[in-house]
Amino acid sequence: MDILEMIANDVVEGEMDEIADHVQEALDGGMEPKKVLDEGMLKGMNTVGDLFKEGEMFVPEVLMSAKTMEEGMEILKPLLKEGDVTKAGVVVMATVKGDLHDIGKKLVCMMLEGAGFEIHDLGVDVTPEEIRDAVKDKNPDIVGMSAMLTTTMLSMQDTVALLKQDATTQNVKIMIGGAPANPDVATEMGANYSADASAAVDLAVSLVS
Ligand code: B1M
Repeated sequence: MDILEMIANDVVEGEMDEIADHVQEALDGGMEPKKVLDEGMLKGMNTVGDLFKEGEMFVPEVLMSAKTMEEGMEILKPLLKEGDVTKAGVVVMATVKGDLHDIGKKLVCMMLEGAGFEIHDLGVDVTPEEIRDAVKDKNPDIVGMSAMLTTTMLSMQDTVALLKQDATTQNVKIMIGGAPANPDVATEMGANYSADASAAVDLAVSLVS
């Protein structure tokens, strides 16, 4: 196995204690940081997305992979030059007002980040007004909203309505997800739906392309 395969494998296997040494070894051998990122870590993350989609990897393992990716990025980040990382798009993400569930949303954020999106995670229990203000401030390509309670789906609806009211926010693409969401509700609201973190990546990519 060459060093890039080892790094990709670290991400897939969640080897968070190994990856820093392997990334450093690649850099010490003269490899460009961007190559380490693209052909090592991101390649591994793509495999994670595929395995998750196929039901061969589960949430705790994906979280380990995402953490491993973060460990590797700690070393690469200061070395990557402006323009080295192609930004796929900007996403403002929130768990909506009244809802404190954020495990799924964090997973979606990590996978999107792994796919090259710049993420502004506003946290949990975020009001429609806070989301609208963040859209004005960050000018994202996409707003992502997560809810896990049937009752907080209403906050999503209110947020979409608020975004549609304002000329400066009405054209932002909207993604929703979480247990009570489904494609029909999303369409009714004027939003897009994805069922899990890897579907969210596919959807986000299609929305910005
Ligand atoms: Co809560 N809870 N909870 N809870 N909780 C549920 C959701 C519930 C189904 C449990 C049950 O009764 N069977 C139920 C909701 C019932 C309903 O409304 N239909 C429930 C309830 C009732 C409550 C409280 C009201 C309980 C109480 O206090 N009486 C309370 C509400 C608090 C509040 O939010 N205001 C509450 C509290 C909590 C904890 C704080 C204890 C904790 C959350 C901790 C945290 O998130 N930091 C918690 C947990 C952990 C759960 C369960 C057990 C697990 C949720 C989870 O993290 N799943 C949950 C039952 C269950 O789902 N089995 C339950 C793992 C996660 C990876 O999956 O979040 O589905 P998930 O995310 C997926 C997809 O949904 C999707 O991708 C993710 C990754 O694949 N996805 C998106 C999510 N967001 C997306 C956004 C996208 C795209 C895809 O685009 C933007």
